[in-house]
Amino acid sequence: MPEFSEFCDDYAPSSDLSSVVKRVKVQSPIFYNNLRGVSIVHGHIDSLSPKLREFVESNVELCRPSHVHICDGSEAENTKLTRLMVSQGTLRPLPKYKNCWLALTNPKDVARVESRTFMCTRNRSETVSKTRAGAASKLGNWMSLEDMQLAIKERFPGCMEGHTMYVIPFSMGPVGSPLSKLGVEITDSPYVVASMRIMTRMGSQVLKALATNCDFVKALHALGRPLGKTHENPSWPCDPERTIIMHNPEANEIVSYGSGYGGNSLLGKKCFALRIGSCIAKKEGWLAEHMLILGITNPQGVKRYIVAAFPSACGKTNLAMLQSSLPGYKVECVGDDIAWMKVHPRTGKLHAINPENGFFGVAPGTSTETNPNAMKTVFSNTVFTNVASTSDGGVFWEGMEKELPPGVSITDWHGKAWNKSMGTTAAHPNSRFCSPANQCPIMDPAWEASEGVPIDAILFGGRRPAGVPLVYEAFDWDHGVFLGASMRSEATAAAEFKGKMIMHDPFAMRPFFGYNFGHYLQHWLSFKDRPNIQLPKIFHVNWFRKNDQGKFLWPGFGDNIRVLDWVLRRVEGDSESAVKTPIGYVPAPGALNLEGLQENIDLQQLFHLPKDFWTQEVEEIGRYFEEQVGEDLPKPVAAQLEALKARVTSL
Ligand code: SAT
Ligand code: MN
Repeated sequence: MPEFSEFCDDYAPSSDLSSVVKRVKVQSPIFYNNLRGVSIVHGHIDSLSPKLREFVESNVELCRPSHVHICDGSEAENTKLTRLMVSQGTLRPLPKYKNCWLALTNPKDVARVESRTFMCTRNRSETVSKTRAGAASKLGNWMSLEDMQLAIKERFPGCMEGHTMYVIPFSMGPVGSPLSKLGVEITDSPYVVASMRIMTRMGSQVLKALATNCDFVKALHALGRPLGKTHENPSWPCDPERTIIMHNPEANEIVSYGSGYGGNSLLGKKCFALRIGSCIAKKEGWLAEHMLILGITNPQGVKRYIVAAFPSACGKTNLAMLQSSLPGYKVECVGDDIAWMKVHPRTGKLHAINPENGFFGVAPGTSTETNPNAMKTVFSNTVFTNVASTSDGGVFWEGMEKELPPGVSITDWHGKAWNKSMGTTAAHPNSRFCSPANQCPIMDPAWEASEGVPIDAILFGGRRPAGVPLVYEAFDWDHGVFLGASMRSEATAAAEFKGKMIMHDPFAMRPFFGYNFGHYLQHWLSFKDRPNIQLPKIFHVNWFRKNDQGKFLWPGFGDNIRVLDWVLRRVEGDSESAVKTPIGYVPAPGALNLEGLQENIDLQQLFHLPKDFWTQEVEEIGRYFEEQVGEDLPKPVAAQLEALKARVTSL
């Protein structure tokens, strides 16, 4: 046995799950290969550090699986699991492509379930702000630690009986980077294993790293197969009525039950990298954000990196893989969903890493026209979920009409024959591709750089059909933080919401805050006071403004480079290119490069600031802050609102 105590001086038996289960005592060498008669079918229990071993043992005791499989992330393991899933009906082969698979979920398990997602802390005030009496918090659901234990007790005992428990060691960020963090997810879903292998660095290298680093986030996931209940859909077990996703930031622990879908079950993504991540970041003085990261090289050869926060399903992946319509510009992708940013001790700049290793992108709307680089990424080594399939062994979704070979027939995401006249969509609006990042032809050479990439600009944005101009720039850091705080966007299919209501989504983090939003704002503001800091400039963008006829005023996609070009010129200090308005700086007449655009752009409408709209917007933001943040709203943010209110009177 290796001597782990040499490395792991913080090792102590955890108080979390072991309070609901009796700790298993290691007694004899035979036990190392056998947990209470549960056979280890893959991997070696005695290769685990004591803390990890205890995590596995206590969950074996709780969930009572028949087998334990410690994942090594190898090709052979993946092939075996894929075969298993095909035999169980969870995956179907897509012979048109190389190593691509289709999963069709239970129709009740198709998106993140925000109403059943909780942060669990001692005091409610750690999680949610002091909301106005009676107002429900829309910025996070709180649960006590006692209720969390109760919820576990009600769901987990014996929940893996007859099934295999997989132990997934994973790293968020390149293994060994000072910005990365380790995690271990326990799950009974081979689909989760296959997806985590794409979305994170997973397997033996991480197990090795875990042997010398005791610090890991513990994630427990079970599909939920209520005992004695027969499943309507055995190829996609889940327990939608009792689904729950809980986070305990004090213990760095995530527990998820009842859903096999994306953000509910791939626990490295939203649960770890954003919710638990933002808590760790606050403690350690950095930022964990719902942001894409991209690099842009201009025609003069100057390269800069930017990050952008848009809510789920608002085009982060498209922007991250942008193919420039302006000659001479090159965009390269670092990440499409999450950025971890730390102040670099030498440069004083925020340096960002993408903690993920793959893309879990929305399929519908992705096409050669909207995102050619995604189309070059997703047709090998990909797990598709809830897209439609074609009679030639391929996939189809809304937006792929032009790529469909003649004569092929379509089967929709329910597995039923489909044609357009039926009035339904072939693919679920939140259907996804899960693809390795390194297949993207424009991955940035520094995308796995251990020290991250230096950030020069932060973009906030959302879907705003009315009132909000294409782009504007914050006056300073505090104003920029206010822009993030007051973000709003039309609802998308990424969660359970229906309809097209405009929702507040501060920093695009509304479903992902790990702690009190007032404290989060304070944390953002505090970066201004760091010694030698070189803060990025902050902008707000809106590709989605429409005219009175409901037509988009801006072509978007590849033409968004024109906005990035202006942003970069502002970063370089080009003062001629902007004019001041009551809401921020906008491009001066002629400053936005529209050369070569096919259509006529109505710049007048695109940048118009209607007084009644902005008066209402200010009122609505004020109402929201009062209701949702209350006393926790930092004074500088309240002052920004007052200043905006005064400025819009002059519109
Ligand atoms: O379902 S996920 O949370 O993984 C994707 C998203 O909402 O952005
Ligand atoms: Mn996202």
